[in-house]
Amino acid sequence: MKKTAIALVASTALALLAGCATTRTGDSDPRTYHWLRNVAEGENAIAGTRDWTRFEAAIPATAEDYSFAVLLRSDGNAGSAWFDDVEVVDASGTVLKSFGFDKDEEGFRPEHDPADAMAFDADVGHNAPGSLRVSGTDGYNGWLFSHIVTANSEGTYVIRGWVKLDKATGKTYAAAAMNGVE
Ligand SMILES: [Ca+2]
Repeated sequence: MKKTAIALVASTALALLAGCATTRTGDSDPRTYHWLRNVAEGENAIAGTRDWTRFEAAIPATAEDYSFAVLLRSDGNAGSAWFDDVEVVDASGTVLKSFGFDKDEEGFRPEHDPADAMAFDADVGHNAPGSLRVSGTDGYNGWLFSHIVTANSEGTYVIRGWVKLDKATGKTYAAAAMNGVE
């Protein structure tokens, strides 16, 4: 067990150096994810000051993809962005995940440091209070949710939701990090 743990720590450190994350698929599943590519990165990006605005990102999954991480990005933003009422929809139109952020982050976490650029905001929301805020990023960063399993089936998934901006610079958008499995 110890040897396995050390190997996992080493592979995670290498993955982080390469700018991606390697994580276990689950307690009963010994396989690990590895990052393949990002899709929809920077597409349909918005900026400025806007009341709640609909966003949607098409995520084409291929046969080599086992899963993807949802990315709610606000890159190089000296102002603020809030994400709320986010849904992940599969190729048949079925809603796989729905996030209202009523009480907490619902499994989303900061993509990477500085983590304090991301915060759960209990006071601001779209249909109801509670949303995910991003403020003061100087590169690419935002919120990440892993994993949506596609199980190597081809099809276009959709990440959609609502975003509010206050003096937002840079690019605010949704994207996905596609993963293979070992
Ligand atoms: Ca909410």
